[in-house]
Amino acid sequence: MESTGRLSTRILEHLRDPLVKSAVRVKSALLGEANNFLRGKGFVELLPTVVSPITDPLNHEVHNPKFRYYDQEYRLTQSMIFHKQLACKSFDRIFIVSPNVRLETSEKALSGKHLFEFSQIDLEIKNASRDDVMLLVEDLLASVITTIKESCKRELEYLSSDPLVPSRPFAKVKFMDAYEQYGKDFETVLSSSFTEPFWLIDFPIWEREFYDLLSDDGKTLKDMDLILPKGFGETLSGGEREWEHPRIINRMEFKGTDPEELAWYMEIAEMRELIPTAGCGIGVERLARYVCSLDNVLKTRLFPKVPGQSWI
Ligand code: ASN
Repeated sequence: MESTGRLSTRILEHLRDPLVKSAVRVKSALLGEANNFLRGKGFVELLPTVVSPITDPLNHEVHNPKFRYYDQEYRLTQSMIFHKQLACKSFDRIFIVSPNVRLETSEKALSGKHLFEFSQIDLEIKNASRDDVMLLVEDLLASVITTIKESCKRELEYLSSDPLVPSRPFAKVKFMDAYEQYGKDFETVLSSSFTEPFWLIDFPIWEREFYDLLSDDGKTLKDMDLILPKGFGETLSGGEREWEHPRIINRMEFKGTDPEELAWYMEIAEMRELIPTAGCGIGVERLARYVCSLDNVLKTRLFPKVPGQSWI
């Protein structure tokens, strides 16, 4: 993307770009197939929560705007983690194509992987295990890629992309094993050397937010990321969730999360009304970027929001 020139001209160029149009068509087919797949498995689709007094605290630094409406302070959704955990009180299996606004710092502009407004296929299942979620996602990915290869032949040809239907089960790599073997940039090293998607599992407790379930070893979490091969990197995070109030309080203390920031969620936890769930969020633009073999996620949206830039 040109960073010079009038914004209006750049917007028009982007809207007319045949590469962008092909990628957006592929992304549309991807969303359609994911939707069919999840409905076929009994999932109820919810509409997104865009603003709320509570949202995901995240495990990394972002700008953090709030606005006041009457006597309530609101935040933009950074992920629907708490709402989807609670939605499992109403339905056993839910999903949402959820817009997330994360005001990333400007050095992320050139990563090719970050937008400050993006979407997740966010799903959550009552009484499920991490394995249940991983199996479901493996089947979902295989089904989505199989369908797209057929229905988006022309677009994929234009994009010179021939995505592989992944072989199952996906490989599993433990976070600390990878860290010890390849150092702190292990994710980049492994993503570049793998030719198939793989799971990164068992993150150490300091690497994640308070809500992913702590294992019995007291050190690692029952969580996972899905890492795409050929250097495309992470496109999903998820896990089993903490749901018992005293454990949540302990984890918040460990992370330095202020319970006041999540007031009504904490009240519900204290009332013992949270239930065990597991789930994940699939980054739609990152998955579309991989399927389309693109250098940058911004080409998967008509109106991309690049960190630190004035752009649409
Ligand atoms: N959606 C993720 C999950 O389900 C949370 C996130 O995006 N940070 O765990």
